[in-house]
Amino acid sequence: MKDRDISKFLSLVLRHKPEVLGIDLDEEGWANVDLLLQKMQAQGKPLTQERLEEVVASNDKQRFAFNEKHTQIRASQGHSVPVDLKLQPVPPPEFLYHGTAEHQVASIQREGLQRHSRQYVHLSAEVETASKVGARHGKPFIFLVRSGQMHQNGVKFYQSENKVWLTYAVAPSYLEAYTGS
Ligand code: HQG
Repeated sequence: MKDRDISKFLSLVLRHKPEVLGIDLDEEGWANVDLLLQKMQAQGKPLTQERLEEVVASNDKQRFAFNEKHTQIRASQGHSVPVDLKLQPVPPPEFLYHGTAEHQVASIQREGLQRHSRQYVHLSAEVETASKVGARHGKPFIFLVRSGQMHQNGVKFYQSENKVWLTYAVAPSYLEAYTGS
């Protein structure tokens, strides 16, 4: 398997559908590495611990993390399965960005940003990242999020281990179209 295919498969299993591999995630989202490798072998996707280490270390967004002893692995964000990553609230920067597709703009302006199946709405500190995220869904459109104001009004923000900003929802009044600096 190519690194990208391994990463995609790990995202599926560690964020959304551990049952595809027949493994369990604990309440903090951790999977046992030995068991994961065994199950992958059994499914015709053989992977050594060394290769897994390489894929995790070289992953462009640092999507996965090991525990200290490297006996467990989890996704750092993006879950739809209910896990508690034990993230502590952190004050956000004044502004964050959310990339989406043009065809979703009217609905977002009406309802705000909703987390849908995921545990959180995902925001980024950089416009460029938001633009790439948006392009996954169609013609990209970027919203500026007045995160500082939200925080002042008591809304909590979290930052994943790989530095993605997370919050539960963003009301329309905190959003504006980002049209360049
Ligand atoms: C949209 C990737 C209509 C929202 C990225 C998005 C991210 C609405 C889509 C992470 C809406 C959900 C998450 C509303 C939100 N009406 N559309 N009211 N509220 N939406 O994939 O943020 O590469 O679940 O704009 O980098 O695109 O996988 O979320 O377009 O960090 O590691 O509903 O996934 O990380 O799509 O991406 P998603 P996302 P990875």
